[in-house]
Amino acid sequence: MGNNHNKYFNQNKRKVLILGLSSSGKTTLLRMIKGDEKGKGSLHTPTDMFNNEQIKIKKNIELDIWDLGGKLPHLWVHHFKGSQGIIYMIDGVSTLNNDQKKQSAIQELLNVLVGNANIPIIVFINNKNRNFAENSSKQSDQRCIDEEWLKDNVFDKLDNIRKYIPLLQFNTNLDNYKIKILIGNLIMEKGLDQLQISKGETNIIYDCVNYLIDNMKPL
Ligand SMILES: Nc1nc2c(ncn2[C@@H]2O[C@H](COP(=O)(O)OP(=O)(O)OP(=O)(O)O)[C@@H](O)[C@H]2O)c(=O)[nH]1
Ligand SMILES: [Mg+2]
Repeated sequence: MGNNHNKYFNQNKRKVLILGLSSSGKTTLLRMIKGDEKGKGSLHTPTDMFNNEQIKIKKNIELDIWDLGGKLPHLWVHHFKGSQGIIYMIDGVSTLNNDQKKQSAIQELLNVLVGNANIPIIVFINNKNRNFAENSSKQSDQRCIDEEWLKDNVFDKLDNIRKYIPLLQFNTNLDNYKIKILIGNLIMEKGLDQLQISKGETNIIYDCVNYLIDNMKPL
C-alpha cells in the first residue's frame, strides 16, 4: 500500500464552500471566480440546492467549489466534512437597517466558524450599494456590518476557538471587480489575522482566493 494510497488522493484539489444567507451574492461570486462577467447585475435566481464547479485557479491547484443555497442554512453542515476553506458572504445592504437579518447572518456565521474551527475562512461583506457604509448611521442599532462591528460582535468572542486560524474580512462590491489574473501573495505579506484590506478595485477576489489556497491544508 504505502505510497499507492496517495494515488487516490488528489493533492492538488481543494474543497471550498461559499456560504451565506439568501441573496448575499454567492452565486455571483462563483460566476466571477469562473470569469463569467454575466455574473454581475443579473436577476436573483435563488439556488435551490447547490452549484458545484471545478475551477483551475493556479497552475497546479483546482478548486472544488460549492455554492450552497442560502435558504436552508441548516443543510450546510452536511458539506462541512472535507472542506478545506470557506468563503462566507454577508449582504451588507439588507442587513443594514434590519436587525433580524443582521442577527441571522451573524448567527449562521458563528455556526460556520464554530463548526469549522480548523480551516481558513474569508468573510465578504458584500456592499451591493457602494455608498451604503457612508450613508449608514453609526448609532448602535443601525450600524452596518463592517470590520469593526464584526470584531466587536464576532471575532473577539472566538479567540479561543480560532486563535491560530487565519480569518480575513473585508468589504466587496462585486460590481467593481474584474477578474483578470492571479496576483501573488500580497495579503500574506501583510500578515494574516483580521487583516483589513483597503486597496484598489481590481483583483481582490483573486487575492482572497489565493489567500485561502495558501492557508489550506491538503486533506
Ligand atoms: N449591484 C450588485 N449586485 C449584486 C452584488 N452581488 C450580488 N448582487 C446581486 O444580488 C442578487 C443575489 O445574488 P446571488 O449571487 O444570486 O445570491 P445568492 O447568495 O447566490 O442567493 P441564494 O442562491 O438565494 O442563496 C443578484 O441579483 C445579484 O446580481 C454586488 O456586489 N453588486
Ligand atoms: Mg445562489
